[in-house]
Amino acid sequence: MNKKHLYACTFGLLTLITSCNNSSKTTETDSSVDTVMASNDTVTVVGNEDSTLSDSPTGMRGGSRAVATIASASGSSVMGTVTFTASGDNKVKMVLSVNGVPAGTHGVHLHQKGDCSATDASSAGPHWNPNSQPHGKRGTGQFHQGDLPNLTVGQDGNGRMEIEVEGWTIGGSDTTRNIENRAIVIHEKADDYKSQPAGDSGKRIGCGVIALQAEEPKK
Ligand SMILES: [Cu+2]
Ligand SMILES: [Zn+2]
Repeated sequence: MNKKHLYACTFGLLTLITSCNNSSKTTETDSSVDTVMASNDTVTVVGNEDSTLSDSPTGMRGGSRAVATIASASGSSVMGTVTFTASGDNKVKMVLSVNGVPAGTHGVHLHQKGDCSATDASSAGPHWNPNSQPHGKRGTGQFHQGDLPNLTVGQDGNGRMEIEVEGWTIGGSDTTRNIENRAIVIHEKADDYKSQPAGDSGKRIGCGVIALQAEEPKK
């Protein structure tokens, strides 16, 4: 093998490695997005007959921000705030921050009605379930549109959850996706992700209504 040939080979190899790296990066990003909500998407695509909405250039519908102020229910001292921000095509980033929560694991869900007026928050109705699915674990098999992962709270009583949910919108006319005027509820106990209809998570100890928030003026 002469020197020229060796250089050519080395260069070829480097190009191969570089291009491999690039393509594997792209795949990683794509697949992580896809796996999260693949099953949910199948459900919503079937029910979505309004093509004008799907054809919107950005895929974003309605507003881009919503908030819920969580107040105590069932005699708890839970308080907190949840913000919802549109983060892409039918994707919403939710950031929940609560305090005064007993240490342990707690079920969190969106419930059907934006009504936290009852002292036990029963006014919020059942889990938000526009596609008539069984209760389950978001991202695995079948689950309610309102199902979310459990919240873990330490001895200080503070809990925080950050999640990007595929299949939700903030506002918009598709009621199978629009989270506006639903309630976000925190429960006394952990959601077991399988008991019907609500994961056996006990009393409702915190509740907040999801309301659209006006756009912040662009700077
Ligand atoms: Cu619930
Ligand atoms: Zn559920």
